[in-house]
Amino acid sequence: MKSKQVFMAVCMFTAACIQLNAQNPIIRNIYSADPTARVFNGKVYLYPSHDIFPPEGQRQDWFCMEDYHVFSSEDLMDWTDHGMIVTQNKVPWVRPNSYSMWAPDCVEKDGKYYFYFPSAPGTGMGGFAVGVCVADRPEGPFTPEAEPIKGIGGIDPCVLQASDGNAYIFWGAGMCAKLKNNMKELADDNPKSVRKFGNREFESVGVNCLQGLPSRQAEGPFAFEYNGNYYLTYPYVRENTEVLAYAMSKSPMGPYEYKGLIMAEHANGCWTNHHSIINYKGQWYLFYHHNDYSPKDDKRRSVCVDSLFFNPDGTIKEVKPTLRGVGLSNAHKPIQIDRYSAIGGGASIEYHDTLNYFQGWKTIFPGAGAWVVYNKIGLEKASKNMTVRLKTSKAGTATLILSNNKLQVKLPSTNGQWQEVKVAVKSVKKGVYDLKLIADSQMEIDWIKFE
Ligand code: FUB
Repeated sequence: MKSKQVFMAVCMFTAACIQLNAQNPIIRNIYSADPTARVFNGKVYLYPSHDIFPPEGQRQDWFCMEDYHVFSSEDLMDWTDHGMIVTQNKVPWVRPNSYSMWAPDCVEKDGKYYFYFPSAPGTGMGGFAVGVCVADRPEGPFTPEAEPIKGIGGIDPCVLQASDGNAYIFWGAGMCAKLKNNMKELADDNPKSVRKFGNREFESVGVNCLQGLPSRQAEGPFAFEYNGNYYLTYPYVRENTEVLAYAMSKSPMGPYEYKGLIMAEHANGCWTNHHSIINYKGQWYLFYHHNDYSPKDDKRRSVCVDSLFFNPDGTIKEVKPTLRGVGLSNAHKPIQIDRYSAIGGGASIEYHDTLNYFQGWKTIFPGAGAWVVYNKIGLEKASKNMTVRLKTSKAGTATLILSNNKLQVKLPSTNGQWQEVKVAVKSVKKGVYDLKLIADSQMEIDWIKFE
């Protein structure tokens, strides 16, 4: 191979397999939204939509999505970006440059992976259709079907593989229809009805599972089965922005009974939320999105994850979004303490760079007594040294409490500049700890790690 081609191949491989170490948001290299997480072959695969900034000529204040990436993780902390799997101009039925590759899903059947996604069909058809791409592996390569699924007009597909042996596809505001065994077409025995739009009549396939339930502007249905119950979970506009809500039934196509909220509105007014729910290694998780890396524009979003719990009667406990997220943080890699579990004494967080939010956050300790708590750090080896990315004009100390173990750490002045300083600590044994850091003077910290 010519040297330029080798160079390009190496670059593409590197770009396609980016390792990300993350709390919330978990995807830190690109915008990501509408996360569908699935467990395949003992790993979590994440199929989000991919928000981008609209190119010239596209509506600037609207969603803009041209392709999909897939990510995977074994510990929910380190995410690998496997690169782009499907792109708008390589799907025969998608209108070129329509930038409408909205919320997807992916399921496995008989060793094949079926990736479902909505997009804008070719000129003249209008609205959204739902298509399928098929692969032999969860990370692709995926081959698109030539036509979208006949009978579905709408967004946000989700496929439920029910214990009755059937697969059901949900979309839009709670529509549901049975799929054929080939996973690419609607089954023939789906109920059909005729709907009217003005003078136009058209046939609608499936049932509206949210009929009569709180569901103003509902979208993003995600259905799953657990302990003999079917859960239809969905975002809808309770007041001004979306909440995540759910309903339960004994049958995949309902009738469903409304049960309540899974997550309340985002506090900062981010209009959408969109989610999925999985059980991984015995723990339930809620994947959702927020606009952490785009605080002034809620059409550029980022995927987050938090733990989810059930009540004994099968109802779901409301999830409060956290910055800490889930998973054990490897203490030998930078621990972003700005993704705290608790904060107090006047400590706060700020973006490093408001022109590039992907630079992340820093923790500001304005003076003595300011603190953060960061739960679940794991030391694989005993450690006597710590590196702190620090900015301060005055030498000082910080107190570290690792579960019950209290350490005083001397910190040098960095003359008001960011520096990685290596400091000695009283030996910390290997193990899992909750960490509390208390400052004794003014300082800013980006991250800390144990050597
Ligand atoms: O990401 C575009 C749209 O926003 C999704 O399809 C909806 O569910 C909402 O999240």
